[in-house]
Amino acid sequence: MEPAVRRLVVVSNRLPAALRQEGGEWRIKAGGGGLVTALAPVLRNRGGMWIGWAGLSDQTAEVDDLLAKFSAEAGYELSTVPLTQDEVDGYYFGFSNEVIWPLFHDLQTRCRFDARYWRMYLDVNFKFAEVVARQTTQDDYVWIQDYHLMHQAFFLKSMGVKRKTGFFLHIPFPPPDIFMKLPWRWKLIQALTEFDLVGFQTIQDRRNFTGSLQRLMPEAKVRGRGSVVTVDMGNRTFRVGAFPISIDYNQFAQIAERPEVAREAFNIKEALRHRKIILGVDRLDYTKGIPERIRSIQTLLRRYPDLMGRFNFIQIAVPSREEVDEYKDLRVEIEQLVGRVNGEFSFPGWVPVHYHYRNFPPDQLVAYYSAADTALVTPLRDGMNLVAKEYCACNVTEDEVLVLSEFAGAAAQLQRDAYLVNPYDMEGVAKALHRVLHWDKEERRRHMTRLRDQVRKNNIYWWVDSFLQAGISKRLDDFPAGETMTYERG
Ligand code: GDG
Repeated sequence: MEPAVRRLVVVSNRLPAALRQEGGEWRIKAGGGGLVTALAPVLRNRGGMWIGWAGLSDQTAEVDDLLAKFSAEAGYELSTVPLTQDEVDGYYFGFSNEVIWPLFHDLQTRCRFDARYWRMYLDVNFKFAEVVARQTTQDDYVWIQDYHLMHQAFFLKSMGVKRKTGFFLHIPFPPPDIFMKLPWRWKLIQALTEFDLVGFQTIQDRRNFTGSLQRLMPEAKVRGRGSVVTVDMGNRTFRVGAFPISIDYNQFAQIAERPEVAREAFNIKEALRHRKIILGVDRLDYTKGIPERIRSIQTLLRRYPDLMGRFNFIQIAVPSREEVDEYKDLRVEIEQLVGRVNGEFSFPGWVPVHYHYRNFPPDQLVAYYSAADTALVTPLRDGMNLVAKEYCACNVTEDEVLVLSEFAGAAAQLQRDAYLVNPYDMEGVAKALHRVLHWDKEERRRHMTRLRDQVRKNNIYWWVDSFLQAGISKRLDDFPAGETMTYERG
């Protein structure tokens, strides 16, 4: 029998709260992005704890008070890991975002393998592990999130601190030939073996991981079949599984059904004179394939001039990592491409590409999902891609089409009813769009109904349950509901 687990403790780079200064005063709001979208509903009112960095290099008493208030309202405790600017530069911008992010998305030529980044990554992981050790007990289940914190179990063990640990990687794990390019490959993979459970988005990611592991640590033996397997390291074992993350399906579907959101969706259609709408929604990131997508729209209009004036492509690009040069360059590239395509094809009363570079409030985003006839989700590589699933959930009329990159983790689950494309093949994407724009209502409904069933069934609660089942033989309901804890400053 598993010993009782008292609390769920989530550890991630950022706390699930975003702080910003307005007219000299600090303000706080729930953070955006895939991870927070996924976990906030899970911890809410379950008396758990979230450990992470608050996003500032110097934290004042005013900020502490805001975090305390946020924590009381959110229904779970927050514990911050303070980081200096140097630490943020080396560990976050450096190792996490200039080494692991491109490498794990198969873009090794974008990596900057700087040994100083690696050392800072280890130092900051140690700092996180010290906070985890201090804030948790042996009765807690410590669930570490993502590629910023791959050394948590390693450091906890090296301090002699015993914890039940699970790790989930939100981004892909690359094939062995690519992983081998990492100068610190052995230490990194060895650190991952120290967790009790390591979770990936897809079975392919899990295979990539065990493939690299067996090359680097030949003593590792993989046992079992199915989505969770056991790895025997000689003196100990750990488990490795595929747990495709998802969304709070009902929440999205309910927002989409609200009259004011339906009205907003209607207004969007009306403003575009009820032309077909093709929609892209992404953080502005080079893995999301935005320039390739705009070129596919260009190819579509060149190859099928009959479509001129018949549709609009709307791209919502959410600002991300704006301090980094590569992201600044990407923004310029996208803006030039939008200008070029619109310059080539617009005529009075019609501009093909509508480009928004900003964050939309959730209701408005849902209105765009509902208004769009087709979502064009074409990352070059993506761990999962929640936008694809949110689009299906918001599609209450079941009359729309999902065009999806075969390189998004979501394709493993949605391949039967999404129209799969290779984002590098712009002719192919153009052909796919041309085809689905001509699908009849019956065909659209048949596919969308099944897509929605799949996302409804395998939702975020199913994801958490399957991870906790594999990690500690528990379900969400096993954690006490309704208990809130007080926040202690310091
Ligand atoms: C990482 C992995 C994996 C987008 N625009 C707006 C907005 N969003 C929200 C979406 C969605 C989230 O951001 C994006 O999630 P994704 O999954 O698409 O992508 P990443 O941010 O790269 O997330 C990814 C994920 O982690 C979870 O494991 O799926 O593969 O890369 O939820 O709704 N939200 C609001 N306004 C916007 O304009 N409010």
